[in-house]
Amino acid sequence: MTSHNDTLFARAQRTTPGGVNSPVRAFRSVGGTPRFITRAEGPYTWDADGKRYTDYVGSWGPAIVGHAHPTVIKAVQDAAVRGLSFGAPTEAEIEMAEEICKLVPSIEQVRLVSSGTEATMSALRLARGATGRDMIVKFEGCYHGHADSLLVKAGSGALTFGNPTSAGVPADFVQHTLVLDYNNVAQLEETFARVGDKIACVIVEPVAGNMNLVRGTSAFLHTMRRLCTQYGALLIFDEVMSGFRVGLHGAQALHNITPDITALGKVIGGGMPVAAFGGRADLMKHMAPLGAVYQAGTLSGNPVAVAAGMATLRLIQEPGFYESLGTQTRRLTDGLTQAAQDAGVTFCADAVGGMFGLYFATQPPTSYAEMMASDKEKFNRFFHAMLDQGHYFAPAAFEAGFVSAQHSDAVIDGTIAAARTAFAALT
Ligand code: KE4
Repeated sequence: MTSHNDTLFARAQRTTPGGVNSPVRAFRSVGGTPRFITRAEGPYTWDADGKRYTDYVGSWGPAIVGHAHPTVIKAVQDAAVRGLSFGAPTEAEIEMAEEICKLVPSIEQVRLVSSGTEATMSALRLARGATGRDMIVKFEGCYHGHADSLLVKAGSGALTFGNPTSAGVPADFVQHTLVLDYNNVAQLEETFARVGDKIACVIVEPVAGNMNLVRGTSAFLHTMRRLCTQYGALLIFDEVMSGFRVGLHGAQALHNITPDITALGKVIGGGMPVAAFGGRADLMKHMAPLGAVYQAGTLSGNPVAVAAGMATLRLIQEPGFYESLGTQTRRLTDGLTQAAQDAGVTFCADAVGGMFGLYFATQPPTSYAEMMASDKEKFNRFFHAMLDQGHYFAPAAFEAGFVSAQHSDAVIDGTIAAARTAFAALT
């Protein structure tokens, strides 16, 4: 019988490139037909055939309290009936800004935007505007959204100037983007010694989640902080994924590092389009209308989206929220590791707060190159074996996974039991 997912995918491709509105959703990395989701609740999603999945994508991070949480849904409904968007300031935006400043002490002032891409793109522009410098440093394997100067892979040559990873990005748009190796302290030191006084900012995922989960080492992140301060460059922590996901105060609190600018997204929208960038007040005063760095957005701070975000931010502050989320995430990764070991499959996993990485490798990767050496083909077979049994992991080997507060012991143990079958089929 033809799956409704197949029918919908064929239909979608007639009007939308690849049939999706974001490339990773197309299953091209794992093969097969993407599942068209019709509804979601708690830890579950349902596809167009009515099949239920235990969901470990969670909309790529936002669904931290579980899908369709009644409190969040009610907040959205209550906001929506008062009108969807005004293009004028609202008290709700003040409350969101105050909550973010309370929860992320490095942020003294914050600007709300509608996507993580907007947040990082604006943070870069702020760093360049505030320092008067053009050069930026990013790291291989980190993804910061699709702003032109960030769609860059490591180039050749001593200074590793970047090459565009996407067509349509002129080479001179990325000539100021240096791409270094994640967790490579010596290279960071050497680069700053060479061009530190030309660097406007370093942007990093302090816990990387876009080459699968790779932890930034304390030495790497603290060296970055020290060098930025020494050379007058700004440190941007891209916490669009790690913010409120690895802990209530983000990865910066885990490492006790104060970045100059932080980008946020995902969880702060609770599934609706809210993202943000913020930092020291003396930096943020460069933003229009106060200063000369321009940034704007029709739906920035949208009251309905902010209502979803605020309801989510209140729920994650409930006592024990992160202790429980971390325990459940570890239950999953420990259980999968034991199941793989029992089946004799080379596999390991890691977890930081409510995000996790699964690796068909002997140990968790510490760099992009190590991640690329993991067994992608084994992951793809595992992915489909789990999908067939109703457990939905990220449809790409180089993506992190996410657990919600609604993933109970029974839910997690059901996934582990299915994994025993999936791992057995891999040997
Ligand atoms: P958005 O523009 O997709 O809201 O955020 C871009 C972004 C920025 N920074 C980090 C650390 C991110 O993880 C992201 C987006 N993450 C991907 C997941 N790999 C979103 C999923 C997708 O592209 O469809």
